[in-house]
Amino acid sequence: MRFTTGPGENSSLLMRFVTGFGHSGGTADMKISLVRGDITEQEVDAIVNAANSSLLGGGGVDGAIHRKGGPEILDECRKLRASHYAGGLPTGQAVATTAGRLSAKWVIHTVGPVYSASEDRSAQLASCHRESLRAADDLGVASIAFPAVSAGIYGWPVDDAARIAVGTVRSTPTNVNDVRFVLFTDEAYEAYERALMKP
Ligand code: AR6
Repeated sequence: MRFTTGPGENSSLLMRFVTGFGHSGGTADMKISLVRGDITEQEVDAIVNAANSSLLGGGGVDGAIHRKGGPEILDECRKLRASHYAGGLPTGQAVATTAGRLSAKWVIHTVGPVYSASEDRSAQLASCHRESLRAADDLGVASIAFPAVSAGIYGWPVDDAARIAVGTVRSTPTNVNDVRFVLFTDEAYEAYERALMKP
């Protein structure tokens, strides 16, 4: 695995590329990179939202996406609640809406599991990443940005969240060729960096 420093989209962003060339899973030319910054500012086809099953907004990255993306996103979420997801979006699944005023074309909403010390919910967290990539493939998306799903309000220890996120992206067959993990804190960035350094 090659590990190099690449250009950020502005000088305050730290971005590292870890090439996925030759790894098993993903696509042969998938690039996985890390960005220290705000996911709402990413210039990618799709950004992933760490939503809750109501799809009607919340705090953390969910709040930031709705604030910056504007009301069009919530309008589409409300329509989803009135149709396919009357009972809410189940944990581990993903669904796309417009990205409203964001520069991305799509927001892919996924619902991470709340961390539990007594129950292993790792499969649900892996599913969030797999289903987000599946939704991206359905839309023909080439580039996608993930936040640290479940590692904020939902309390998942960030090293473990990073291990699951990176492992799942690496092992999921997809046509997405540019996957960025966008980390809001130094702690999260360093955890994802450690996960990416592992083969
Ligand atoms: N860009 C990138 N990452 C961010 C941003 C941002 N603008 N803002 C926060 N983070 P969280 P969860 C990081 O709590 O744990 C919401 O209320 C944050 O530092 O957003 O899955 C939902 O509606 C952390 O590392 O998501 C749900 O109810 C990571 O994003 C619940 O929170 C995830 O933190 C979901 O909790």
